[in-house]
Amino acid sequence: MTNWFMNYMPLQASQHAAEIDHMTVLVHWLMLIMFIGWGAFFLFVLVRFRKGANPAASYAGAKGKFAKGTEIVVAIIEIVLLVGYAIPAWATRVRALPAENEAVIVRVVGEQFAWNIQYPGADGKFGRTDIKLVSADNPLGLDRSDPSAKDDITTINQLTVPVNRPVLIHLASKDVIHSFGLYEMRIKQDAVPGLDIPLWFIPTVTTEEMRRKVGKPDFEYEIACSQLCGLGHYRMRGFINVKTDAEYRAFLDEEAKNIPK
Ligand SMILES: [Cu+2]
Repeated sequence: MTNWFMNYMPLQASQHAAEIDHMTVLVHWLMLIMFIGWGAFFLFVLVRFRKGANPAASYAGAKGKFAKGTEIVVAIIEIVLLVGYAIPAWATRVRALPAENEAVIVRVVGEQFAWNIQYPGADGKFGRTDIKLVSADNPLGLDRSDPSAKDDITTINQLTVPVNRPVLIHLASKDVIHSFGLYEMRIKQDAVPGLDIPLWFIPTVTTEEMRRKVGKPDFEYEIACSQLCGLGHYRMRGFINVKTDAEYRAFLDEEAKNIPK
């Protein structure tokens, strides 16, 4: 029964996706039951308290234990959902970040209207960036004279990650508030100017595998900006390419060759 709602969910492609969906499904069941319950009650009230049957208004109002009882039951269910599901799920996302040496670390910087991606390169260190160096060719303002910047790889709107490894993203923004939305990964996080916000997930299905699974050879995982951020918001669309470990290493090697000297 709970799976009926799943027909309307995006595909699942990260380790925590099922947990989030389980919670979402429970919330929707509660909403559905309440919608039917309140709706039926509303119709009952329309008939029961119609003017014809009640010529004089009652200033005391209706006093029923049933109404109070249902309010309490709904409140208890909501507290269980919040304390039992939502808060622990949120705590895992924001408190239980993977260790830096086990994770693939990437920087993502939103701007009107693109996602700039920075990989730390072989040394594992992000190079210095400076707002004064920002240009059309260098949207991140990466300072290539900094030793840690020499091997940094940058891409635009194309985030490549390996499957089955924790991906730790440092999210930032250059101008306004954007929102980094990876629907299949069940990730959504605001990108706020001046803040470096970490987020993480473990992708479990490569893009290729998902293409075979859904029978669509051109399927892509999308990065959607989920916060109205300006006139070009609709085209602030990127892609996340989940590869096998070997393909990911080959991607890094290939990109390393294209680093401007
Ligand atoms: Cu945006």
